[in-house]
Amino acid sequence: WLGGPRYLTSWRWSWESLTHPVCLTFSVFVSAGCAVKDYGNLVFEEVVDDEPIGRVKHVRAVGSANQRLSEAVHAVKRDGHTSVMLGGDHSLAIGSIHGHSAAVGELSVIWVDAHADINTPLTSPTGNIHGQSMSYVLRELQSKIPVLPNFSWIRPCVSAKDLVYIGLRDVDPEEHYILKLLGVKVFSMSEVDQLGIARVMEETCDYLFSKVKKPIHLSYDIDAIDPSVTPATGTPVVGGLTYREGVYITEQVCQTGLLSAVDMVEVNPLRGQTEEEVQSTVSTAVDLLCGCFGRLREGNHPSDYRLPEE
Ligand code: B3U
Ligand code: MN
Ligand code: MN
Repeated sequence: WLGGPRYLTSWRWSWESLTHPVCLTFSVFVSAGCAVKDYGNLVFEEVVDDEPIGRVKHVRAVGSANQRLSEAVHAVKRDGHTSVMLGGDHSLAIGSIHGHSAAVGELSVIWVDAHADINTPLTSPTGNIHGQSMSYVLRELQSKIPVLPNFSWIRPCVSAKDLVYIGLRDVDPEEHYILKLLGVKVFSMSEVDQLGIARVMEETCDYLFSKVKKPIHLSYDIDAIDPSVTPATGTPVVGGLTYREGVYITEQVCQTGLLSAVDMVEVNPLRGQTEEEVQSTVSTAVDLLCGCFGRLREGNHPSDYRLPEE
């Protein structure tokens, strides 16, 4: 169902329980006629004595893992593919965005999430780096980021004006302050309710592409979708996007023709209470990825298809 040849390339984080969605994703893509190149798992070694720095946990492990991921995504982009990074938690967006930008330059980032993940190491209430990812790559926040072990390789590479959030509904006061201070474009669930997802996507594209059309980095946290649909995730938040709104976002991003890298993160089968919960979460993640690569709900057919004659 893909118009022309597209190249899908995957990076998956080392996480055995993700074998299932990974296989599903690949088989669905291959059967859709999509060229898939699996770049394999990144396997990270244990970091001993990874003591918290201030409140921030697993600093050295997350720093070095992201450095390797950045190099990996850079290589995928150098090979000319669209990068698909299957996580793992959302701290992986640091390396994914960094490597993407290192290869192609300026990016537009569309961050679909219940959370803004823009705490700095000093504002974070939890110390979880998955709640801080954007702060490390945003140019405007660099003076607020303390020196951390294994983080010195990071070059901030995204400007606040090139970032759009969709689906927010659990934002810390400090994060809200940062978003307002930097004038970041946010479509929280209130705007989704008010405008509808079609207007939200129209405004997202108008906003991002008003001047130059930059390659899109889509960072999709599965917890953006309502937990009634995708419960197998670390920090579910009620009141999320419907399945249809979630898929619509991917269809519209695909339509721009600018999608250059996708993160699909926080899919965690270990957090499902039942097999159905895991299935529903995983199959939604696969459907979102299919939307990114051209599957339409109206149907698709190969461009060279001809009706059979007698
Ligand atoms: N804002 C909180 C909570 C959070 C962010 N992202 C997730 N949870 N998944 C934090 O930890 O920074
Ligand atoms: Mn997130
Ligand atoms: Mn989230």
